[in-house]
Amino acid sequence: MLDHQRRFLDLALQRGVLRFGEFTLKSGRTSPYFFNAGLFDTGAALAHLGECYADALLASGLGFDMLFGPAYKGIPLATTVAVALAGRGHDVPVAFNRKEAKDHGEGGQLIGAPVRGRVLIVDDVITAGTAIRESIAIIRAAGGEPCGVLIALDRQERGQQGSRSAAQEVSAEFGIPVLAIAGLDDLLARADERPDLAAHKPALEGYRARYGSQP
Ligand code: OMP
Repeated sequence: MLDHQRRFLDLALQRGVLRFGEFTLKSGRTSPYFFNAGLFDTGAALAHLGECYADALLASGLGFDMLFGPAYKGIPLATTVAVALAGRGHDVPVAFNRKEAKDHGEGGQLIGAPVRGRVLIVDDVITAGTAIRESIAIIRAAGGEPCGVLIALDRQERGQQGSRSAAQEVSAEFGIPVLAIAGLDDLLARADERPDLAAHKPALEGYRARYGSQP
């Protein structure tokens, strides 16, 4: 596990973004853990998160020209990644959409920098991939080319059909990489390192055995 993955998981656990218990997912599955990125809700937490995203992105070596944050949750996420990248000498443009198109004022559906070149989408998780598909259409319509998706946590679980995860499906459908700061495998690896997490391992492993995607 890489250092930024460890820092990200520890931050998410410390902030209660990542919790253990019994949660019903959108899919109807009962999960022993849940990730609620909306709880990265202070300046320091968002700043720290942005550094973890930036580390994951730079470690991947992926080329990109700008960032795009899908409304609503992707907006502060893309913003904090842009700030973190600027702190490392990469001042990249950032744009995002509004959910409702405006018919007055500046108008349009897009806010921020003009959408051009290779556009990296930044979001929290991919569940069904709906938000990502919408973002890809918006970026192409504006004249940009989606070059990848960067998410915080990859749950690495099968979709309702087939053995692939939502991240793998988006990647195959659009021919672009889906990068994550960490995945369920990393959470399990962290549980091996942190004795206070050991009690959660059996439930996480049971869930992975039942619903895990193919590597
Ligand atoms: P948006 O961020 O609004 O696209 O919502 C993401 C969806 O993923 C929501 O329906 C969440 O309930 C769901 N979700 C998580 O946010 N975290 C998880 O760990 C699991 C899910 C899920 O339901 O699969």
